[in-house]
Amino acid sequence: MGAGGSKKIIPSGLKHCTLWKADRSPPCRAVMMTLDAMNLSITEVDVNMDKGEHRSPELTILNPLQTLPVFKDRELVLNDSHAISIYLAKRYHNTGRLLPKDPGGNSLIEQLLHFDSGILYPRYRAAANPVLYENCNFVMPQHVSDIESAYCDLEHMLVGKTWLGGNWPTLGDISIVATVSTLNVLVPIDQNRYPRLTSWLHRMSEEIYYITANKTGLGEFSRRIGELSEVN
Ligand SMILES: N[C@@H](CCC(=O)N[C@@H](CS)C(=O)NCC(=O)O)C(=O)O
Repeated sequence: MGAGGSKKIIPSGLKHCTLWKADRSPPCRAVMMTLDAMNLSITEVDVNMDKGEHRSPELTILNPLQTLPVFKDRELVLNDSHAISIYLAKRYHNTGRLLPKDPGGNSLIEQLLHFDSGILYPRYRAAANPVLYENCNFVMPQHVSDIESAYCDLEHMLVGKTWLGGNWPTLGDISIVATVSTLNVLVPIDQNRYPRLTSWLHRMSEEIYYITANKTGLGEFSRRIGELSEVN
């Protein structure tokens, strides 16, 4: 995936599209990786969540939920990373590689996005928010056990598979790796208990878009968690 070999691929610029994002946020990184995997370049605006900029009047008009990412393509505004990635695939990268066109293959990837949205991400938020915003310097035991149980699900989902959704990484792998790589900072993945998940995360971390669009924000998140633990 990504830019193959030594040939430099110039990204296609979509000047009419804007992404408001914060690098430390997993769903923002999922969209950023999706863009890089599709070799698309759009206007990106950094929003400082610590200063509450995501709750500014301008962004609240665009996204009443006051969350990031927010994406705009002319009159269309989307505020969920999964919906944004599906839109980008259907509108600007209709090759079927990241999101299959056949109904069955497509549903398998959407199922993975629902797993991220409905199971993984809420567990990330429940574990991270007390550390990020409530002066807590550890992940609470109940949250650790919910995250371990999600790791167990993923370990089962990876039986006999290299990637979660097909013969190569798809939007499902991309969304899930944004969340799992961040969960791994909060509750390190035990490679003895979760060998398939550990190998999958390692394979994903070698994808070019992971390096260009996930690594920096993940590092920022890790440093921030580290700093908070030192202060508390
Ligand atoms: N389901 C949404 C989740 C978006 C979300 O909750 N983003 C977090 C950042 S990681 C946020 O903006 N939180 C608002 C806050 O912390 O005040 C998506 O996938 O885009």
